[in-house]
Amino acid sequence: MGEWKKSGCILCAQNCGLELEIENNRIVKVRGDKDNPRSLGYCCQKGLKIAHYAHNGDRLYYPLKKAGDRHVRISWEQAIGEISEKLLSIKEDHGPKSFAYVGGGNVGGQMEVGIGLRLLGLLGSRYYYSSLAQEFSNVFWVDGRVAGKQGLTSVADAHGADTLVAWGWNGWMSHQEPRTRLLIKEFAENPHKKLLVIDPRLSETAKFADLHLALRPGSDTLLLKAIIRIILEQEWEDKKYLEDHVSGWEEVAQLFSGFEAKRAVEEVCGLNYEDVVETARLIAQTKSCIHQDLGIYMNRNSTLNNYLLHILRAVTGRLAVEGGQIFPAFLYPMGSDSDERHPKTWRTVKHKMFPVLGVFPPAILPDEILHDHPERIRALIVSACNPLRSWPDTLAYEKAFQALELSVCIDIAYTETARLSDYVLPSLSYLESYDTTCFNYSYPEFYFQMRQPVLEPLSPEAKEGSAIILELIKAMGFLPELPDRLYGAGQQGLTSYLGAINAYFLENPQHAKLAPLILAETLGKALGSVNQALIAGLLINSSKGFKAGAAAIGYPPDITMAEKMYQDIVGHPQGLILARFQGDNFQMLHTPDKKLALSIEELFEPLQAATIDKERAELDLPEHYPLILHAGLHHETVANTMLRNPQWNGSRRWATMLMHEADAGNLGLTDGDKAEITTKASTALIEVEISPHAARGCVYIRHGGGLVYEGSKYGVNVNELVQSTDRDEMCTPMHRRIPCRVEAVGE
Ligand SMILES: Nc1nc2c(c(=O)[nH]1)N[C@H]1C(S)=C(S)[C@@H](COP(=O)(O)OP(=O)(O)OC[C@H]3O[C@@H](n4cnc5c(=O)[nH]c(N)nc54)[C@H](O)[C@@H]3O)O[C@H]1N2
Ligand SMILES: Nc1nc2c(c(=O)[nH]1)N[C@H]1C(S)=C(S)[C@@H](COP(=O)(O)OP(=O)(O)OC[C@H]3O[C@@H](n4cnc5c(=O)[nH]c(N)nc54)[C@H](O)[C@@H]3O)O[C@H]1N2
Ligand code: SF4
Ligand SMILES: [Mo]
Repeated sequence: MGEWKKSGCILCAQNCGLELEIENNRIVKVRGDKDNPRSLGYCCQKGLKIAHYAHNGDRLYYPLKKAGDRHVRISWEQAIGEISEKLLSIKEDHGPKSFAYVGGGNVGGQMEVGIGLRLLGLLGSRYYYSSLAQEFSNVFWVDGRVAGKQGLTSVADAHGADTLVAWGWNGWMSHQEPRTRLLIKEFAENPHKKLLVIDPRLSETAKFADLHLALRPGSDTLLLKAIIRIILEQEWEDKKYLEDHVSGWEEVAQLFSGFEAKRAVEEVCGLNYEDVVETARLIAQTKSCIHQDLGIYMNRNSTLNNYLLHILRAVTGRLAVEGGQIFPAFLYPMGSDSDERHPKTWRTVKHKMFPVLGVFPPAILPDEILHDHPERIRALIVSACNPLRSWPDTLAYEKAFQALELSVCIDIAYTETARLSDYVLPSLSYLESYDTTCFNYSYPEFYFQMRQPVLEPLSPEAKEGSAIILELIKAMGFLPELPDRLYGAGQQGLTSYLGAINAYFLENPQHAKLAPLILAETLGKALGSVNQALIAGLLINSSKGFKAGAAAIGYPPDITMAEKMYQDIVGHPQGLILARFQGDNFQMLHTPDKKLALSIEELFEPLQAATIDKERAELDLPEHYPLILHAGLHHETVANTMLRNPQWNGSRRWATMLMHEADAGNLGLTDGDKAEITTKASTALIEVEISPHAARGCVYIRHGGGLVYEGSKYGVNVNELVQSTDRDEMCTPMHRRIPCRVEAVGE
């Protein structure tokens, strides 16, 4: 019998509470943790397979350095010494724009990025690239405008709704809501609740729907315009809400006048008009919640569609309200505010692209490396991210990595990215370290879990990612000599540490801007963990609103607050409620009048230009590429690139391409045949799976293929089929609409 320990799942952003039975430092059993206040014992079958994350043949044991076409073992001293020296010399020769940091988007933990961004700042660069800008840039940008500041990202609050609209979201497979399968079943079984699914295919979620609108792929803009127009025609809008909580409504309302909803719906979206009217009625007249996801985010017109979704919510009074779309409470925002209208905002050298939420987009990074401007990117640190499999245009990434003067990969595994990096540094895994994420997503209550190590480090050489980056910072001489009393104070608890560090900054005000690093170094040493120190730092520096929310549930509103909270966090490995924010959700907004700023003038023109005729013409596919490749289904047989041993799927097929029976028939293909798929980027050979979940005219390859495990390759890396130019105006890749053709291959 092993020992049961409380932890959390790191395989998707739900971070469900888990209990793990550990025997001889191995996970032998897993169950959902009923004590977790958010997941309440829920756990999916990926979570049950988490042992494959912890124990697999690709785990890293010590630092590696590239020597010719292979890697050799080196010491930490050599690794830190050489990398820090190279970073400094690249900066000296080519300036701060030559360095970029890649990380921060992992669904399992995010403390590394706190230090990673400090390193970036110390080198004078702002080039932070993250997976976040592969899905969320458009919605974050729209949220920023509507809420008055980027970083206020809104999410669906589906559990409190009576009508749930799954718009381009396949929750049955991907989760993305707490306890998703239970939620979907409840909507399916409860006669008072309605599940509407807006998805071109019969997704696994659509099977449970009260109403499934199987629209023509990519015609969402017209459908959204039609629904809003119907609501206005029927006078179903929430007039009081619009008056009390929305600014700019009059201008926005005019954009829909004269729009021929019925014609759009029938002629282009290919839907039954009565079904759309019923959808509009349910959204307007019940407690509705719309959860949009990658079918919208990684598709054409994403900015416009996210804007239309907010207009739809505002017109029906479902934005910033419980059970609708909320602006969640947070301890720290998902990113920093960046506004491209500000002249000081950094842009990239080649594409002149701006960041959203402080993040630059993965789709253009290879181009920013592969050009001859003296200020091109020459050095990359990649932490907890796998661009060579996760980011669009793998072939361009391969070239870009060759062209770099320095590439460093911090990971737990010898990944596809590690293979191409100059240095590979072993991190502790999320189950061997303290960490947390910012995916708490609720209001007014703020839930928090600090995962604690449940496994001994597999390798004595592995370190926290944050600690590795801190070592680099120290080796570059960015930290001053620090007094022993700061190191000692942390051992007496947080309150005593706070006293000591405040006194230190009174004496040394010139070091105040290094505060997070000094805390990471000194408190980190006292606690034996940089991540723990960073979490304590977040509590110490939390916003006024957060502190008021913590006081509201009984934490003392004085210098001891952070320590009390911290003790509770440590004492509740299952997670806990740490604050109850005060006031209604509109209080989270940063607009001066606390109203939703609905009028985004830059989008008026594109909104009006999206006419029935123009959209119809743009939906046509090029002659040579008559099918749509859905590049990256988030299916239950994949977990981003986190589970490396392909054995975790047993005998289930996961490396196939899903096709509709009729499309396959036309091409003379049957289930199990090999077919050739060709896009502008490349060609791949793949096994066909005839599936009832494929729409006509579309083929689907799962996200996460092209795994190189213990040296052998499994499945097609769908990012080899995506070209970096398959992107929109925010440089979000159009992974849900890659034009392609499929051909049978002879024996
Ligand atoms: N099992 C599993 N779960 C995961 C992950 C995983 O790898 N595996 N990854 C996690 C991550 S990081 C994320 S971001 C989420 C993603 O979660 P989802 O967004 O749910 O994932 P997708 O599989 O892209 O589902 C998008 C849906 O949009 C539909 N769609 C495609 N084109 C259109 C269109 O033109 N219009 C509309 N309305 N719909 C369209 C597709 O048919 C599909 O059903 O999943 C998370 N959960
Ligand atoms: N074509 C296409 N591409 C896609 C998508 C798609 O739908 N289509 N989906 C996109 C989406 S939504 C997302 S979110 C991204 C995700 O892509 P990534 O950001 O690359 O995230 P992951 O694949 O989850 O994992 C990244 C790395 O973290 C490492 N790791 C795990 N634990 C630790 C740890 O404790 N410490 C450190 N340092 N590293 C660790 C893993 O080994 C892995 O190499 O992929 C995107 N890529
Ligand atoms: S829903 Fe996500 S977090 Fe929960 S067990 Fe499944 S993969 Fe893990
Ligand atoms: Mo994602």
